[in-house]
Amino acid sequence: MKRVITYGTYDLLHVGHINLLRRAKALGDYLIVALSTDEINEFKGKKAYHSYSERKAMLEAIRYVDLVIPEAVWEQKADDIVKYQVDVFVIGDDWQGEFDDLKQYCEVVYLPRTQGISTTKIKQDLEKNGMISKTK
Ligand code: C2G
Repeated sequence: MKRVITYGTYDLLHVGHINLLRRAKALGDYLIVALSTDEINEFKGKKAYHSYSERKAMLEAIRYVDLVIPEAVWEQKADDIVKYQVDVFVIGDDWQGEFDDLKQYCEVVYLPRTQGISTTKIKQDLEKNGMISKTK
């Protein structure tokens, strides 16, 4: 049983997220997603539109996802890898090199991001088309 883990906010779920999760699952047999809590999002300078419980419910509905755990602090990754007996850590290549320190615990894979889509772009496009008032 090859176990894979990935981390993220997964706000305003879109095809870039799905492409990442599908490829992450293909690297093993069991995919854990460590989902950023609202607290860590503050630390990451992000404000999610959906609450943690809404983002968790959406991820749990995706066929590629086997388990969703909270990502509460940046430093928990090594503990998670040991605790969940993870074989592969995977994340988009916007993080290229950032998590190479985890190579002492497991395989580290950076996957190409899906071009042309992001949560930020969705918000900007909605604003541009006057579909939402200017977000602060
Ligand atoms: N992603 C992607 N293509 C996109 C957008 C996102 O492949 N067009 C990937 C990201 O690289 C990441 C995952 O989808 O692997 C989730 O994206 P975010 O929710 O933006 O995650 P991020 O804020 O990068 O959180 O501790 C690590 C952080 O929690 C990562």
